[in-house]
Amino acid sequence: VSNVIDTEKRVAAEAAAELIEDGMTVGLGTGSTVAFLLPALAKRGLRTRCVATSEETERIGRGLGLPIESFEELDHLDIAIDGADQVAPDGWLVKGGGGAHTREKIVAASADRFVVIADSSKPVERISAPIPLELFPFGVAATLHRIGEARLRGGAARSPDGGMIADYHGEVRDPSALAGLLSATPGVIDHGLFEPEMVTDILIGRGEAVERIDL
Ligand code: A5P
Repeated sequence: VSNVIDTEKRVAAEAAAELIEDGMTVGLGTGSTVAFLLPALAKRGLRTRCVATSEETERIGRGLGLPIESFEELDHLDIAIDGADQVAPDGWLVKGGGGAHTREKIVAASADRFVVIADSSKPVERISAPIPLELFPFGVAATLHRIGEARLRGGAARSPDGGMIADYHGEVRDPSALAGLLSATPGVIDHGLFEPEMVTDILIGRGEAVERIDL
């Protein structure tokens, strides 16, 4: 099974790498699907300026010779490409299985085109818990208490920006309402619900083929 899943991640990642053109500014996501994107992009030998959503992506990307800079100078990106944990039919996503969702959302929101790459295990009928959270350390117990049904992730997981990684484990009746509630909760730096308005392309690997869902 894992071989098929890896093939699906690879074909989706390779299709996304083809969308990048010479001279573009590029946001690079995080995770095991993006791990297939980085060599596919490096192989194209394009002149790009890249930003990374995690230290892991930065390290792997640099090792492959990709020009990765800090995300402080560029004021927008032409394209960003990233994986997802859940992809709903209406385009809602859950991200942050790797705890990188805050940086990932900043990068996705900055890009003219945001391309999601995923294997066939990621499409879901409806979004459900866990929903990743990044919480401000100050007052974290009170923030968790206020959200209810949320727990810190094991191993004292932290983002590179110092936030504590947690997950919401309650019901998800309406992703939009939950996203609004979480965003409005003091102490929540960001959550892993990505709205459809942010997404332009979804590429799902199915065996050796790529299914394109245009939004
Ligand atoms: C990282 O925080 C996540 O948002 C990943 O993008 C997401 O978990 C997908 O990862 P995989 O490509 O490893 O499934």
